[in-house]
Amino acid sequence: MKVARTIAETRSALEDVRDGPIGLVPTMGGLHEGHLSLLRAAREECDTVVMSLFVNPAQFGDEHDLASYPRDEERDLALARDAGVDLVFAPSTEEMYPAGFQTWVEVTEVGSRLEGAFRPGHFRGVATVVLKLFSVVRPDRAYFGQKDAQQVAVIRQMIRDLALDVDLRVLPTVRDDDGLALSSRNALLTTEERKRALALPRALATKDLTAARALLARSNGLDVDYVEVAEFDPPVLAGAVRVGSVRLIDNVALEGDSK
Ligand code: PAJ
Repeated sequence: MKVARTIAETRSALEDVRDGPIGLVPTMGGLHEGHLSLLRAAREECDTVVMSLFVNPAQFGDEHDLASYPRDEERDLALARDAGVDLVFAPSTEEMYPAGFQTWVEVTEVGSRLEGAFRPGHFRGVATVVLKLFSVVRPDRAYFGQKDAQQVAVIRQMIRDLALDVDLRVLPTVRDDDGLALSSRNALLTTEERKRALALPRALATKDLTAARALLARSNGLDVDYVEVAEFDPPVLAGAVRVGSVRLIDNVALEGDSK
């Protein structure tokens, strides 16, 4: 497995493998089974698997959230190697946002509701970095998790609007045995906070907006940002809560397949 720190290195490493499909799995590290499921799907479907590892400052509104985001590159690289990744693109912030950077991608409608309303600028940061990753890697397929359903909707819209030549692959949410959706931020929860956080998946599992809101209103020790039905593809019941200093999002599909 090769680790490239620059755009130039990444492009030259991929030069000779363009005859077969290239899969890209964008990540911010803190790898868990959710990320690994994307890597496995990419490994199955593509000749070359590229994982990006970049904690993207542009998608964090809150300095504390950015500073406390779990970072353990050595561990992430070992897991990526075990998952059969061919190339990890792990750039510096300066490589992705060189001095004078001023070009942003804004998916105006899909990116402004729900998460976008609570985290202004978040999806602008996501769309911009993902477009740049697409430009650097030029993948045939890009892999994303349904866990971040609105992120998928934003990227799908961007691909459509900008006629990007990439096949979007979406994989189901991976959960722990207790039902909590895996998230890099779960590592920041105390045992007590984790118990309280379980109210979110339990509420969403009702697949009923009124019941979910009522359940969360009765739960102690967590603040609800929103619980809403979102008309994504597939439609989902989505929610965001804060437990201590950790913010968690989750969703369940309301129709179609059981992602
Ligand atoms: P990150 O949170 O590291 O997630 C990387 C990918 O893993 C995303 O597509 C996300 O939806 C997926 N993922 C996370 N938890 C999952 C779970 N429990 N089950 C299935 N998939 C899961 O999402 C980002 O990074 C960033 O916004 C990024 C796209 C890399 C742009 O910076």
